[in-house]
Amino acid sequence: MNKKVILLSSVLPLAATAQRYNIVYIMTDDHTAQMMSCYDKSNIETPNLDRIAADGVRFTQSYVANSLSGPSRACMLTGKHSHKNGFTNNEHGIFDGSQQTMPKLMQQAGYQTAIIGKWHLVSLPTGFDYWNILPAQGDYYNPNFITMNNDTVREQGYLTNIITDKSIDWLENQRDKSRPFILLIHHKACHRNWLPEMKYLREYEDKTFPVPETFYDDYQGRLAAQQQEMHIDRDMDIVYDTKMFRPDLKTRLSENYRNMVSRLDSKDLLQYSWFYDSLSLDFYNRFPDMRDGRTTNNSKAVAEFKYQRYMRDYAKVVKSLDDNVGRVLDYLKQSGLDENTLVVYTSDQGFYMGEHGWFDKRFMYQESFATPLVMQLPKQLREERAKNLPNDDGVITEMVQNIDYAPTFVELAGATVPNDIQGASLLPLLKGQHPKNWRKSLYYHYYEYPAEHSVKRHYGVYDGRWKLIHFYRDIDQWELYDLQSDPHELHNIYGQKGTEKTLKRLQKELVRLQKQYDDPIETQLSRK
Ligand code: SGN
Ligand code: CA
Repeated sequence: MNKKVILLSSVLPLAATAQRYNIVYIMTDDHTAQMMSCYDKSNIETPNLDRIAADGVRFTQSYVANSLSGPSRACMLTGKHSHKNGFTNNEHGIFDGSQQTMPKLMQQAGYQTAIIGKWHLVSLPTGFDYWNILPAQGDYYNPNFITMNNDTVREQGYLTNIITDKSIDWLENQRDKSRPFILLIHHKACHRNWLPEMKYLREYEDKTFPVPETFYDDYQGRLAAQQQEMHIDRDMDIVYDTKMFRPDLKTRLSENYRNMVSRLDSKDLLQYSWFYDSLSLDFYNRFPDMRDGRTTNNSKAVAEFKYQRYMRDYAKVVKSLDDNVGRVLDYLKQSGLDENTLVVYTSDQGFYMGEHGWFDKRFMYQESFATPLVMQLPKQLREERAKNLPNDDGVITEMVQNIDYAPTFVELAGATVPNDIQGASLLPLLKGQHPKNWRKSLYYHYYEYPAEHSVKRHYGVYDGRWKLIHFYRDIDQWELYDLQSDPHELHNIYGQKGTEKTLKRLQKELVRLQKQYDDPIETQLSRK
């Protein structure tokens, strides 16, 4: 062997000599598996998102640690549960950017780091060589961006397209092409209030979406579910959410709606109003007694009308998203980057598409606890996986959580994963291994209460079949579900005869997880 080579490999850290993959991490907002055809074909087609899964892997047991935007982002950035990274809720938190984060660890390993799009952590990003973020939730139309000089700049166009333009521009023109990179593309789509791109205003208008089985749930035996304020019929704003505008009708959010729509250029505004005004006219003719989102009668008809409007607009927003993910995949292919790049697609949490009669998230029930997760693998990883799994269907069934992303990326960068990271690297699973000691249960903790949508604080454990949840603060309710016999979580069997052994086992597991993750639950319970 050549002396020079020996010398070089002995001084360079392992990271520099091993294969170093790039990472493109695409995270959307409130995009749920029910609206992604590689998970669920009952609603819409998402051909580009499905391409990622078809070329790679799809996780069927993918969950978040705290089903809310800021907290999820903080979990992803740190690899730690909310009580450890300090960002437990959107309302009072400021992310402490001086703490150890995945992008900082990537930088130390020689990676370029960039984030474009929704940030939602209040403090400005740290650990990124490049960032261009949305203020707070951002706007769909002609959105503002915050630049690295902390200037706010208004851009022209539809947000999902702009985030993608900026991302491709960074990949093509702005990065140092001699170094590996991680790019976080964080979309606002498909967050409330689901404002579509002009070219898709009429998309899905002929479609009637199936009303979920649990749409008329009566929440029997579930106190926290009874007391939420995220009900399509009761809480969804007829103007802001379903866009049924009437100049004289003031609702809780009608002023916000005016502000958002008024961001449109006059030509687009005309097109927008033309479309929604005719629907609104028809609606208020049918339901003239509409007051602040409710009618005095016909409630079922209005509820289902709102549901269809919600589904259609959400689907339109996903359509633009799917196109734009396709653009990124095409760019990676054309530039040859796909061979050496891991592409991750996920969301900050799942969402209710009418299940239990709801929109929004927050609960530890399946629809919002779960989050989509698909990955397109770089060539070498794909080959390694194929060797381990000759009949691979690309499906990974192990239980994973968003605290696992940080250690996965750090390990891929060839760096050592610090001991205080609480997630586990997904790399063995990507390679097609089934580690015997992989986690057998998940821990969840949600904190944002009292707050919008009124979902009580709760924590819980899920072992793939059984789920135990404790709602606390101004309530003290335990819930136990057997998802095998009750997949929609309608029957709280806590305290029922015959469940004693299971309950004991889950309680023990919950305490074990709280110890493992060092969640000072007693402090939480006593805090008012
Ligand atoms: C906003 C929305 C809520 C939503 C939260 C959190 N209201 O406050 O419906 O639950 O964001 O969402 S809105 O009137 O502003 O649309 S998160 O995904 O960012 O956590
Ligand atoms: Ca979200």
